[in-house]
Amino acid sequence: MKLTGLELRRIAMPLVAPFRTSFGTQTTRDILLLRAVTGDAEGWGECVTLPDPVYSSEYVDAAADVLRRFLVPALAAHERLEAHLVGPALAHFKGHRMAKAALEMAVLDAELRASGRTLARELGAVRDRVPCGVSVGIMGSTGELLDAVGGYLDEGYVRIKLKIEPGWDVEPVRAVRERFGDDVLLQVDANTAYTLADARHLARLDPFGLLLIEQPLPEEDVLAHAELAKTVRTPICLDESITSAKSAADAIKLGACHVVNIKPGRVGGYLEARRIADVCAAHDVPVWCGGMLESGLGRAANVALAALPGFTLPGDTSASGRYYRTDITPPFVLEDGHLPVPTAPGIGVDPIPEVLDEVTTSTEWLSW
Ligand code: NPQ
Ligand code: MG
Repeated sequence: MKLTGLELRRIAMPLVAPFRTSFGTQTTRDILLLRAVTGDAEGWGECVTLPDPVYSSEYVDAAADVLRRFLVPALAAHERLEAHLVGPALAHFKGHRMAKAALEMAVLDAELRASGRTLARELGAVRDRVPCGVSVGIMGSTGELLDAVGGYLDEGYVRIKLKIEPGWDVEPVRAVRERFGDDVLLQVDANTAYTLADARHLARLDPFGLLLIEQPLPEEDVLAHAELAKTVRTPICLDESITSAKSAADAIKLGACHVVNIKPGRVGGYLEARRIADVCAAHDVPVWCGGMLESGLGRAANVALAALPGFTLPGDTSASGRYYRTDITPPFVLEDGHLPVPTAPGIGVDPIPEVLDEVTTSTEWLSW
């Protein structure tokens, strides 16, 4: 396969409601899409960066820059490009995993479409639908939170994740447990908002029977998570800290993580994501598929990943409607708390041209 050109397309999708986390509030999703053109087929990639470097060091403009300056030119030289060669071809460029992941996704999608294979089958999926959880932002009041959680449970979501930060943690968890009972699968995500000095405070979450506490401490404080685990009984799940299969293996060995949130963008792509799933399976560490408010393109690929055998916990693979009134693909709709794994070649979905054009803010064609 030869890459003959690549389109960078920026889209802006309004969120159905503001989404507040410990690092800020988003009201629209500014997404960088990639369309890889090869002699045989086209493929779509979605870059999960945010506009500002607040979740990780990456951000949208930086991803577009590194793609056009370094990553795409490095692949353009390959006469016989295959998706599994993308990682090695880009490895000498440090970091920029989200940008690399988007490029690998686009090449992989093109390759699979060209040969009529599905991403799910390629990755080793064993299910045709996946149970879905939902991530619930920080709210202005407990009443608003209970209304939101109640609505999602009515829609059928099988697991609730509450975003937390200092000042919004024990009480919202208590309120959700009191209103909806102990049977609801419930977990929390701090997005690095705490320090080890908060260990005793976080241990106050223990009585509520949470599935896990996600990324309480800073990205680079892996050892501190192992220390935290001596005080807190709730299982610790890492998100931001896990950037590769190697870092996952190290964190597990350190006793810093009992569960892993796998996000393909954060780790450099779907192929590395599968390697992380393999590492975790070998250590009996449960994994689940995270989310970055993807459009239907990234959502389709995430649902395929979530259908792999090690993904034993419901993921943040919510329906399109959780975030967007209109998705750029046919919408993913929750059925009995599940989303169907796409069955068409590649990622299995296509953008709807008119909708895509409506949300597009800029396009740039790279060719050589
Ligand atoms: C997480 N995602 O697991 C994140 C991070 C996150 C679904 O909770 C705009 C775009 C806002 C991407 C907020 C979920 C976001 C975002 C949070 C990603 O940590
Ligand atoms: Mg997280």
